[in-house]
Amino acid sequence: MTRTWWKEAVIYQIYPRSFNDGNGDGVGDLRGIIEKLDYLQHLGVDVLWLSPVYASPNDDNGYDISDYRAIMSEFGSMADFEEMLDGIHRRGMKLVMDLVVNHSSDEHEWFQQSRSSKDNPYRDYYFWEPEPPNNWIAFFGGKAWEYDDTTGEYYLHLFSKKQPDLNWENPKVREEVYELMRFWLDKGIDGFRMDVIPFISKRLDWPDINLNDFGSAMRDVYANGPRLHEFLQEMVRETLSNYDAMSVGEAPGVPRDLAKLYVGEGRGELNMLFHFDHMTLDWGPKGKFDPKAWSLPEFKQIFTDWHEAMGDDGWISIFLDNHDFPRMVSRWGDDSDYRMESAKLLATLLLTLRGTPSVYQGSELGMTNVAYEDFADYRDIESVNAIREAQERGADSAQLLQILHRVSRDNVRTPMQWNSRSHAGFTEGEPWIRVNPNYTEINAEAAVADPDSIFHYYRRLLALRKKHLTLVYGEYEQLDGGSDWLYAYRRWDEEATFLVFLNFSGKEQSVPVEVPEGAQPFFGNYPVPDAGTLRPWEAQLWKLA
Ligand code: TEU
Ligand code: CA
Repeated sequence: MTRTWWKEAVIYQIYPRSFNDGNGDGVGDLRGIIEKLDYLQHLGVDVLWLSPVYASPNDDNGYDISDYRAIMSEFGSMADFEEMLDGIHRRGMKLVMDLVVNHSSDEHEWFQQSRSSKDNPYRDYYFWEPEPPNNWIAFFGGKAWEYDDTTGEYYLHLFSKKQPDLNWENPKVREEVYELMRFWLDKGIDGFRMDVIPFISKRLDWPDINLNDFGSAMRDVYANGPRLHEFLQEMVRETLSNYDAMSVGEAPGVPRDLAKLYVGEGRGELNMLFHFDHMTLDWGPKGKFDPKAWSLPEFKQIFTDWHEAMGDDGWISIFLDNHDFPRMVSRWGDDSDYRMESAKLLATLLLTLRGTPSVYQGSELGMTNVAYEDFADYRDIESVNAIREAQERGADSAQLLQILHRVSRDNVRTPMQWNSRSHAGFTEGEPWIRVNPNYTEINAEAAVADPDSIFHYYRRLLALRKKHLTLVYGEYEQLDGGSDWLYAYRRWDEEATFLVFLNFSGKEQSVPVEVPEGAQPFFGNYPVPDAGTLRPWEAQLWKLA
């Protein structure tokens, strides 16, 4: 397998609005990020991925862009951006920006022009139809075709109605995208995370979707369109191939058997992708607001299947949470009795699989979901729309709150918890979204001061991963025979063999897999490991040879 810097790197995702407020207006910003670069360097991550920082009316917190070449005024100026980029590079880290080009904001000049008349030169930058050609629904509720009375036609938006989908069939649109990518690459950024990139090529036969099977709608209709790979190859040829930059595609709707088309090494498309199989594991037939139970055997199988599907030709990025999904410790661990142990166990999983790990801000502190008791505390458009629709239906409020506590994207958008002072040290003003009340206990200052903290566990394991490339490139084999509490696997190459045992339960258990003679305890979340026994949420790494 070819060695590259982005396979060996660890990504850290910053959600700027919630990371650190530098000027006391209650909104995180670029100066706030600059203040924390030493913290990130100390943690030992390599690549900072910034959720969008471009000009935006913030219907979807920056995922609705009105000017791709300007910094959002709330976040600062281009000079701040350049200072931040320089500070990142001086510390030996890299910067990856979010590329959101499936759609723009409706306030972007292109859409303003496009909607103004049927013969405007920008008309074909978006999709306009005299009548909705299908039953598509938008991710944030309601129908995907919105009537616009200026010209009496409907435009397509797979997300909010303030996020009209760009028409990639139009070569001018593609050229605009490549130009803006070059604009940022020429400034010296190190790559892009590409938002819903599998959605950019539309099925122009406009088939209906099955409204009771959102998973197949994503896979067969919204994603993987007919010209997708042609577009990606063209994009890479025109932009990334001329720079030493990385790309990671957000890939909802991309199944394992299509993944190589995106990331196969000779394809000239993406370096890696974020698949969604584990993220949708607990979605019911109607999607995330229809949650169902998940099981450990299925969860593990997803990692094993993806490892096998990629083999030695293709790469993925491993993530257990991000700005769209619940906190990993609340979702896959135990955020009450064993928060510390289970957060460390999940860190072990995240950092010892084959794939580039992506750590979401605050997970290195074991930050948890939030449980707002008041609907008015929710900020995310997806939650706010879901609340409105549920109330219109006359849904039970208590039950609705329970679902939000479990699935709302605001769970991961509460301010970063820096210290135990007011507003968790995030801002000197009023935060735009309420702080999680557990900040007095869970915060960076306390974690950095405590050698046994989750923070230092990440830091040490990150350093070990750098040193032992077996943990990056090595083979992988699952060893637990489908146990419902144990996840056990082997990682190996010519240099070394590692065994990883993870107890996904709050009970002490005896391990059915033998630790071979001569194996040394290598790392773990309890002081001294006992071969053959795992304590509650214990993670053990053993090294052979
Ligand atoms: O997310 C795409 C996506 O598939 C999400 O809608 C996901 O299914 C949802 O967030 C689960 O609740 C990307 C961005 O990551 C997200 O923040 C944006 O809102 C979305 O695209 C639109 O740009
Ligand atoms: Ca601010």
